[in-house]
Amino acid sequence: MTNSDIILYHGLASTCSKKVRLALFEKGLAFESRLLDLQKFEQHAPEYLALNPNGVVPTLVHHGAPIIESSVIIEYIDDAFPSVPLRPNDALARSRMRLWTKFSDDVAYKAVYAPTWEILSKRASASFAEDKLQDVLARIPTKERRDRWETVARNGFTEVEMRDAYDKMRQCLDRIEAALAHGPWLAGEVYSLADIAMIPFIDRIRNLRPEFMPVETYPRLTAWEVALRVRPAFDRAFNFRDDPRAEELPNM
Ligand SMILES: N[C@@H](CCC(=O)N[C@@H](CS)C(=O)NCC(=O)O)C(=O)O
Repeated sequence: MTNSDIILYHGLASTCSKKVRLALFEKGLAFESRLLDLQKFEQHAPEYLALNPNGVVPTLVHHGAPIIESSVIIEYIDDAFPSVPLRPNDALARSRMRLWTKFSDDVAYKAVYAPTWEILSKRASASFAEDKLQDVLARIPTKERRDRWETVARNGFTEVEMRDAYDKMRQCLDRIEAALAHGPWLAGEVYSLADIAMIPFIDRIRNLRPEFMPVETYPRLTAWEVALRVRPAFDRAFNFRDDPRAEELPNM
């Protein structure tokens, strides 16, 4: 069943898209899927830039209004569809939850993007001739993403950038292990947007650098991950199949 009041523009492998898919599936919300092929630069098409001027996924369109930025989108989903609440009620736990959604944007995202791009985006752009590369770059709306695509197409990320990513991975793992001393979930007693915002990045770190996360060092994190993976919404969001394009796009 789909619900065309809700349209999600997203990427199959995209961690930020997984955040939003997980929130939607936890709420049991049907939505119309528009998967974009990020390695074919569909996120820079003028029609898409009219919805998301940053030229990135995800974008949620609800009753025709676009909402961008994954952490903003998941709070919007919880505001607009309050049954099955995904935020704690008490103010302190809610502030903890918001620290995690902020941390997912400020640290966790930066922990994974360079190593991920080295695998997925490099493949798409490394063999471009100069004129083709210039053509692609000219359609990218922000300097930050133009620079990133140019880096990956030319020399790849530097050792310093990769080391910084690995430092941030360890910071994510350590912070989660410490937080889980106070509850089964990141914000405490209640499963919330904090867990939804962080699990895509932990899943990606496990894909990229499983040796960083031995169970002896991270027993609480490991148990938290298992508890998340057995939720039905997890499989639907991470192994997303509700779009024919899912078969042709890379996931990781
Ligand atoms: N802060 C944004 C980041 C979005 C983002 O970087 N999305 C990636 C996929 S995870 C993307 O669209 N990459 C394609 C590109 O940069 O061209 C959010 O949380 O929504």
